[in-house]
Amino acid sequence: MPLVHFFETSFVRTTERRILLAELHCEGISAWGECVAGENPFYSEESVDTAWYALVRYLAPAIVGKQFERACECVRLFAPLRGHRMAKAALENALWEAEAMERNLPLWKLLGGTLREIPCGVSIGIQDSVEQLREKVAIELAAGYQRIKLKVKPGWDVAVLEQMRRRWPDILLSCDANSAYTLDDVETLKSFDRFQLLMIEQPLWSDDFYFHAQLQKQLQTAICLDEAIVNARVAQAALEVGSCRIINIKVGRVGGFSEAVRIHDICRQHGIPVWCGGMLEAGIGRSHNIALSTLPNFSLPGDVSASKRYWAEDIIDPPVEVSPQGTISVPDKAGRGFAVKRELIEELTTRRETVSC
Ligand code: OSB
Ligand code: MG
Repeated sequence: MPLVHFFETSFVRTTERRILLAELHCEGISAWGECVAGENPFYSEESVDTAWYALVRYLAPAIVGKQFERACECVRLFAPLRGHRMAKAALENALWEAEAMERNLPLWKLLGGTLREIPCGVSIGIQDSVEQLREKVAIELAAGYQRIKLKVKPGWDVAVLEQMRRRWPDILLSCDANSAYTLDDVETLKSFDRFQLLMIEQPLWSDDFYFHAQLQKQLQTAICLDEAIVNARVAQAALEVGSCRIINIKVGRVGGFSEAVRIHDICRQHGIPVWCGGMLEAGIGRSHNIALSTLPNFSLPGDVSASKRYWAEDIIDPPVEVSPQGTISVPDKAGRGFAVKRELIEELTTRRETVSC
């Protein structure tokens, strides 16, 4: 699926997505999961191709033909496979959908959600010029989004933040470095303090939380970890050593809804707010992000935004829409709450594999 506009992080410019979907057939119920792995293993070790391999060769065979009381029971069956969390999440999340359908409950309720409106922010990629970025920010603010997050990297940081702050002194503004800095850049990172950012996301190495704790001590601005928080145990360790004051939860990055809820709960016990991150999802992943964002400690605007920011036509009906107040209303229907456009998915499908018993 081509993106309506390219999306550039400190590590790659994406112009189109190859999206891996899992459809689960479960006693007459059809449930879906979206694997959020990128086209290349740049955000994490996983890619669409490694996820395909993990799903077809190990994960689907581990659950096909089995009986489940609860969706979370698959976690134990997936455990022998190290890593491959985005692949695991695609199937686990589909199982949660199936469980919600079977119990005739909205997915968000099954997850323990309470919020009926979720606050939305946007993530704006690196642009070809500061002028282009200014136009994008103006459009998203006019649309009502409550928080603007800018992608940064060495060379696209201080001067850019400076100009955005000069134009919009009071908006909720944050930045995301996707691991583009090292401890040699401490002075640059400290200089971000004058921009009054809500947070600086994952400034250092993607697998680190120890050196982030050293950095956090030297910054006024809150650090938010994304890439580094791969499971609840790491989240707990990061909070115990003071690596960050905010956590971004991505259900794919942590291996599925069970682990995402666990991280949410740990953060809540520590008084640490969380928000839901995004991975340029199509509608299935997007609707799962909405469901997760209803849990009570999702108190900051997330990166869950309208379908039309990314897609000319999304694969769900209706598409995700955002109110002029920058919120998404959570659907009341059973399951994900958005219908899947099966014909469109069929048209877009280039590869398919069925695993049955
Ligand atoms: O770090 O949050 C990130 C997109 C791809 C990979 C990593 C990230 C992102 C985003 C986009 O920031 C968020 C979205 O889906 O809108
Ligand atoms: Mg991030």
